[in-house]
Amino acid sequence: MQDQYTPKKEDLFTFGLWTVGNRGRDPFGDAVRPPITPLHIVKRLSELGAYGVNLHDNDLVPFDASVAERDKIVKEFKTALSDNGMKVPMATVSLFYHPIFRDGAFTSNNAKVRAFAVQKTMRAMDLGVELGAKIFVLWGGREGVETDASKSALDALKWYREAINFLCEYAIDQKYDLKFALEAKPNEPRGDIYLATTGHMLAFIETLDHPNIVGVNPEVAHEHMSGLNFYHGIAQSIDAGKLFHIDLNDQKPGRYDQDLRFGSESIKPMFYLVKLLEESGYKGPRHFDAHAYRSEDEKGVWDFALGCMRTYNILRDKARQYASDPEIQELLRDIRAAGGTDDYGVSKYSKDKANKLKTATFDVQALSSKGSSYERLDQMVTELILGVRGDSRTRALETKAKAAARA
Ligand code: GLT
Ligand code: MN
Ligand code: MN
Repeated sequence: MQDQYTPKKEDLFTFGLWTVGNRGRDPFGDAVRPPITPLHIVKRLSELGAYGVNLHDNDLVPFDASVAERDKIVKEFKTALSDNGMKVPMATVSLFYHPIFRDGAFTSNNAKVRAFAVQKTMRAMDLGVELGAKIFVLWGGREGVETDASKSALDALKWYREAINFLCEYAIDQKYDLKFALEAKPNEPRGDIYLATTGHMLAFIETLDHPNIVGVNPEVAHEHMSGLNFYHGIAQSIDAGKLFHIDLNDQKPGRYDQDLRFGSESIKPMFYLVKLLEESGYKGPRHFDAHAYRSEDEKGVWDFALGCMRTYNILRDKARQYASDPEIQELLRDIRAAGGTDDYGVSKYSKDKANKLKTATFDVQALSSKGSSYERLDQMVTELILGVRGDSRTRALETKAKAAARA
């Protein structure tokens, strides 16, 4: 079926090889789907309208591959990319799968493991750059503890910082056009993971030697796991100039990291998210870090992938409707007008303003008594998202136009 929501290359949708390639393994059950090769993933995603794929080093090149094997795999993969008009905008490194990282990678108590993690990351950066990636994601899934007796959190943060500083220097030394995007998660697979949220990451970045080339890669599920408002986290990332990449998916609160199809649970929060991304001029890829339900076979995997992209496009269309809905916009104008202007100049301090403000009198009673009309506003947004409002507005406008034509 082709319609206005059918994904197109210019929508900049990307998927990790590990996402559609997810075989449905969980801590209690084995794989339910046979592997899908990276070459087949590239072909099918391209047919569905995706812009590109992202990968960990070991999604493509096995952990123990020889240099010759690596080069052969990379060559074939590059051919598949160009045959299918697909890009690799982001690359990352697996610092969590192999048992060597059981006590962490950059934050392992073992200095040799920390060095190995840095070596593995440099090689993954080389691979990413060779494939054209401009963003390098670092998700420290094993950078944490089950017991804080095992290491000092201060040491761990110091090692974490040193590793990222080292990698930034490496990128600069190699003249790589590559920026880092740090991805937070509060827990799972470790009991507690360091730098648990996007907010923690933003603060940590400012302590690095090269904060200018380090930003964030927030993931919907990871913030929702902590009960946080993802839209607010993204706004803060944009405000800080640090939204380098984004992991779109969905998540029910209070559960393990579900990585559900985008918009399958949190329609309203995802509406505000898409609206924000589109209206703020975010130029990066719309990356889906999600996977199909374990109940699915390969057909279900492609249904899942298409669903992620269609829902994004539908919500983008809803954001446009919101911006052009006369009644919603009128109410928003009224709300802003009722807010008045900054008569006291609190947007910028001066001694004079401070003195005036200290002696000013406010009509506290009047300011406290007025309602905000947010109930009416929210119901209009709810009806718009549910598809009722769009229709009725169109009908009203048509009726008006017909009446005008008759007159
Ligand atoms: C892993 C994790 C994701 C990260 C990926 C990048 S791997 O699937 O759950 O959230 O983004 O390392
Ligand atoms: Mn996740
Ligand atoms: Mn992710």
